[in-house]
Amino acid sequence: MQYTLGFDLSTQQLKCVAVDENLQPAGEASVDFDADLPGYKTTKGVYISGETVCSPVAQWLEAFDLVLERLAATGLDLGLVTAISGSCQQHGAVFWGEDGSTLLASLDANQGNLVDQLAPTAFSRTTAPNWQDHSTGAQCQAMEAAVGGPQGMAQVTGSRAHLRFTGPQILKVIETEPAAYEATHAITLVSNFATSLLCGKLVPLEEADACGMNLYDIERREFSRPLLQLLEDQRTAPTGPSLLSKLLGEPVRVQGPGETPVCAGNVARYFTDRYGLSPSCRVYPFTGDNLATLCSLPLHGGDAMVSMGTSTTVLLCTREYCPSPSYHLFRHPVLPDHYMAMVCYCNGSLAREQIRDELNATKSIAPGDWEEFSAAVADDSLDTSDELAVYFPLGEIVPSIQATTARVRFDRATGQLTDHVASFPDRRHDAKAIVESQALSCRVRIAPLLTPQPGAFTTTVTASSGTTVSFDGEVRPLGDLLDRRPSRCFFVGGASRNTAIVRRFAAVLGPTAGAFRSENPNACAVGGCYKALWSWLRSSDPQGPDFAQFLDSSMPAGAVASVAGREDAAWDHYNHYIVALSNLERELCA
Ligand code: XUL
Repeated sequence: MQYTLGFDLSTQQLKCVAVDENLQPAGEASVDFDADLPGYKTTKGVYISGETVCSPVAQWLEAFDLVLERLAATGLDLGLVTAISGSCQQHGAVFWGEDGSTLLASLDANQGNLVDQLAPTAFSRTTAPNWQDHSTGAQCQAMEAAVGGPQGMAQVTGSRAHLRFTGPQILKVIETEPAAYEATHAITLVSNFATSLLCGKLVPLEEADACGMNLYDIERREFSRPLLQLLEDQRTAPTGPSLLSKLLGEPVRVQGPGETPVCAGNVARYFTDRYGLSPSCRVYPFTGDNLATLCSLPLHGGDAMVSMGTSTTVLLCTREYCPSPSYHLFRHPVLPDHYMAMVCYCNGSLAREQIRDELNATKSIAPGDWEEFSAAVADDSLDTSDELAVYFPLGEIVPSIQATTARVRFDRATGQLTDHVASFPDRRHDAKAIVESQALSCRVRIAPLLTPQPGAFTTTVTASSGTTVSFDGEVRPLGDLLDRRPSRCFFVGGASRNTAIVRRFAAVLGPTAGAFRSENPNACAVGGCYKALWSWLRSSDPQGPDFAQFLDSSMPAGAVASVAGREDAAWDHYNHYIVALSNLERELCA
């Protein structure tokens, strides 16, 4: 047997899972930061001080030793591990001091653990900004202003400027901690921090995760010179290396067809001496957690993953670089010439649960019971064909809007709103309407990212050629939303266990090759494992299958379950809602 390891360094814990060569789980260990490392006094893994949210770097060092100790204690023979990769929270940054690289290279299993050898002097800052930080409003504004506003920033870097993104975070350090910044010799994301630790040397950024910085020019595949310069210009007394040098040069690119996946290095001596890992064990670049999640399932271009948690996140694998200020684009971590789009919503399960309990209350059913809600969602004879409603108990990201609820009726022929109503005939309508409108919102936002297939789909919508729709300020011909559909949709996360919700979502999204469900609580870590295993296999067979083909043929049976097939009539039924949704959002955002 041989194994690969996938780490997941997230906000609250460090996990490590092992899979065997058949992709079957072979072992698992984790470290919960608050519970297992109470000395750092973090809350859910972070320190919060007003708008600033950060994590102690030393805690991560301790966690790496502890998780490997725990994994070895399960009896897994770490000497049989051939390859390692992993997943990390996105956007965070570790600031290394002058000695960082030497200390990494001289790690010695006989000289104490990682925290003893690195924490005292390897870093120029003891904490790393966390993705929940929202203290960089001024920096975001300055950076967007330099590249043509939100649209310009999204065009270059794949996202408008975001408070949590690493560029604004670095700019804040330049402005508010100049001494620490000048003492910094390297800046790593959390992903190449982890890769560097395991390799015992500083390694460059991984390209897909580098797209979460607001610094990387995605189309040119190099750091944006104007953005680097903007940050450089804010240094008041530059003494240390340039920003590009601190970032360890340009990121490591995803290899092209026929090229060997880039290996970051072999695992450092410290880990072979201490945990019995083999000196020939290879470390492949860690990536960001959302990107790793994409790697946990066989997504090809045109396939989508809908994560149904407290919030809803849609990840789409696409060949189209079609940036917008309202979502994120990253380069794909393993498929050349592909991107990952990420659309994030605040309102997901919580909003559905509110409607469920309101419905249950009208029928004297206990709160928390899904039966009545699910029956309404699944009920094709429940006529909601001219009803549309949005339910945002929390302010929403897309559309960008304060908390609100709105119910309307519309003319199916034109999409014009005919009536604003306080309630529908009964609460069952709300159950169906919330799932329909959540799915419609996803549908209209991923459509521009899908490859058009003119004439491929039949629709009963008879729009005049001038009909346009507008979402998030972007106006498009309605026709652009009627000639593209996702290929497969994978549903993951808590609510994906509810078949009625998944089927209704799929009916609206209209995947041409069906809808699937997958339950994997370790998706990020497993995505890291699969990336490592595929990279390792591919390095001895450069002409072998690409990553998605590899997973198609290697995923263990039962890892994904089919929940719905292609449903053309249902998809077309929801074509009639698109103009109405555009009208409703326009009104609400006005
Ligand atoms: C993505 C983001 C979060 C973190 C969580 O942009 O900020 O999903 O990656 O770890």
